[in-house]
Amino acid sequence: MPTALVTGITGQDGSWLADLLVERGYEVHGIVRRASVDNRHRIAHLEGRVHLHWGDLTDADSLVRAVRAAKPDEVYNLAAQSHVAVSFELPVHTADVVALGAARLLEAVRTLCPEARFYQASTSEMFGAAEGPISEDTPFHPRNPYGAAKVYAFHLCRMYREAYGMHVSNGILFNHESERRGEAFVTRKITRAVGRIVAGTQSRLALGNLDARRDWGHAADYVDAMWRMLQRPEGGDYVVATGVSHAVRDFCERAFAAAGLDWREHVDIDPRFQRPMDIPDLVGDASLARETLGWAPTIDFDTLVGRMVAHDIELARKQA
Ligand code: NAP
Ligand code: F7E
Repeated sequence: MPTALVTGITGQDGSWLADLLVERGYEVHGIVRRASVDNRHRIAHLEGRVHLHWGDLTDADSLVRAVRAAKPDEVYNLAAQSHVAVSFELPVHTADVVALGAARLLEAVRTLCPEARFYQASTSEMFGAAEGPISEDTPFHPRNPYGAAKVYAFHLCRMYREAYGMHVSNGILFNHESERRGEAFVTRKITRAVGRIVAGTQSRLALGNLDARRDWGHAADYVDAMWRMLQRPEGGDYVVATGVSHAVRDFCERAFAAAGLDWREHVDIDPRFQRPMDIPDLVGDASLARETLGWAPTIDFDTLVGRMVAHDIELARKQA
């Protein structure tokens, strides 16, 4: 039975990846950070089927202990302060977790189990305002502290691959969402609002830049791409995306329409949700992942929006 260690297992992707690994017969270990509220709701259904270790990417000793206890064949580094707007407010903390956290984990793995295969959660945010479909050859030019920290982690991973011969891969994932998406990200913020408006517990929704365009896929598809990278004979860097972008405005329109509502009657523009600098459009070219990993998305934009809206209407009704 192969063993995997997942940082960020309580997050959106960590929970989908844990589902996939358990289903594929892995012994799954996860690192969970201490919080004063329940931060395990996304993996509650896996209780007893995953091994959890206290840890934090800012605490090297805790990572060493978790790696030593898990003895992993595969390590997935998904933990991050992953909110772009928050990274403008907390640039040092973001760098500590995202950039130095990757360095701490890579060192723990290099020291204790250098044969383990390592996945790093890289991001389309590293490219900044690059134009056209973005591939692995597009230069990085991040436009926020989160993206800059991810660029450091990306290069460190490449260096560990080249300098130490470790099996390290960067998945350069474009936006991916789901019914488990954090509620501060724009898609889930919209679908939660639609659900509550239907349930009669909310009437207005405040948003920032409606013109921004993102290449949105479903997280369940994207964690499968992560796993496929670690099954290759060698590590590599891969863009994972659908190849189609939509504006935030389009997402709003479809999400409200899916509930029989007109978004223009409910949405307000609030400068509090605008960023010091945004990225106008991000669209990825996942040809390499398709050709090398045999990966392609299975859930399209309309299905993604429909699933999130249906889930959040149900949730809001229960909560009401
Ligand atoms: P997420 O839902 O925000 O989850 C982040 C996870 O990291 C959570 O489990 C969180 O724990 C944990 N975490 C945060 N700070 C930590 C720390 N100091 N030590 C240990 N754990 C910590 O993010 P996601 O959407 O699942 O994304 C997963 C990874 O992919 C992240 O690295 C993100 O930057 C990257 N990424 C995401 C996307 C996307 O569209 N979703 C695209 C490209 C790359 P708590 O549950 O306790 O908060
Ligand atoms: O914003 C605009 C906002 O916060 C998307 C993370 O997973 O994907 C995510 O980063 C767009 C931006 O995601 C609101 O300005 C408008 O243009 O959902 P988001 P993100 O910043 O693209 C990348 C790939 C990651 O790696 C990150 O970890 O929507 N927008 N109004 C808004 N965004 C938010 N959050 N809230 C609003 O009210």
